[in-house]
Amino acid sequence: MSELFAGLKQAIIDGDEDIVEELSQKAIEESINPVDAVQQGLIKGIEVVGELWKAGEVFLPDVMMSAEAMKVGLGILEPEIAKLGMSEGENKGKIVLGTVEGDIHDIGKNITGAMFTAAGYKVFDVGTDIKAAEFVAKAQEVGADIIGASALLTTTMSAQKDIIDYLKEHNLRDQFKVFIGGGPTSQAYADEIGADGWAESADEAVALADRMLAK
Ligand code: B12
Repeated sequence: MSELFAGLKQAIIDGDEDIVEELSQKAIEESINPVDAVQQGLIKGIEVVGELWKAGEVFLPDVMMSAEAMKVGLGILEPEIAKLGMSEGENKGKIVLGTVEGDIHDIGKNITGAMFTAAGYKVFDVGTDIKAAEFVAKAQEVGADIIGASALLTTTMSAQKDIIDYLKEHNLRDQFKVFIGGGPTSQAYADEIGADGWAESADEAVALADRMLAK
């Protein structure tokens, strides 16, 4: 099994969509837990790519190829993750999930969405580059419990605060829990901007929502 994870990781680093597709299918055929395939295979690979990019050892087109390969793998494994928790009629809560204004990174958001779906939440994915007003409008429309905002850039983190400010300005702050996440964010930043929750990974985000909504 670890060989398959190592293969997925390397195929992401190489940006090799064909191998990612083949190994993702193989994971399903061999009944390997799709969450493990994502966390121990795909994510490990894109993390290495991020480090190589930062060190100047790979360039933007390489990162884009790896991101495309990531999409291929997630396209196969995410529906399997969603199926994991599909107990009939379960609805633990509703979450509106998106990437903030100015930011198009969506891999982490999509994984977070898949994990929430698997855990029995109804996920409304509003996409990327989403303004505060759009997050809030969707949350009102569907009667969401949680607004989840992802930001991967230090320059777009402030847009997570914009959502909280927007809610306050419109006297809506107590209607929704606001969760934030993404590479440059932290618990300290979440506390600073008054977010209700922060999580380093998608499974921690689900555990946090479970604890908070159970109260
Ligand atoms: C892939 C990638 C891209 C792809 C994105 C493809 C896509 N469809 O998403 C492409 C090539 C397009 C890209 C573009 C850019 N990128 Co980029 N990118 C990355 C890279 C390598 C990986 C990101 C990723 O997918 N990680 C894997 C996922 C699974 O992790 P994650 O997103 O953190 O999500 C997990 C948790 O954070 C959490 N989570 C995520 N969201 C949420 C939300 C909630 C509510 C919760 C609770 C939890 C949660 O759960 C997830 C799963 O466990 C990172 C490097 C890195 N170290 O992150 C750089 C990085 C984020 N990019 C960076 C930069 C600079 C850019 C560009 C500005 C480059 C440029 N000059 O054009 C553009 C920005 C475009 C824009 N306006 O958004 C920098 C940001 C530096 C900074 N601190 O600001 C990084 C850190 C690279 C680096 N080391 O310099 N990028």
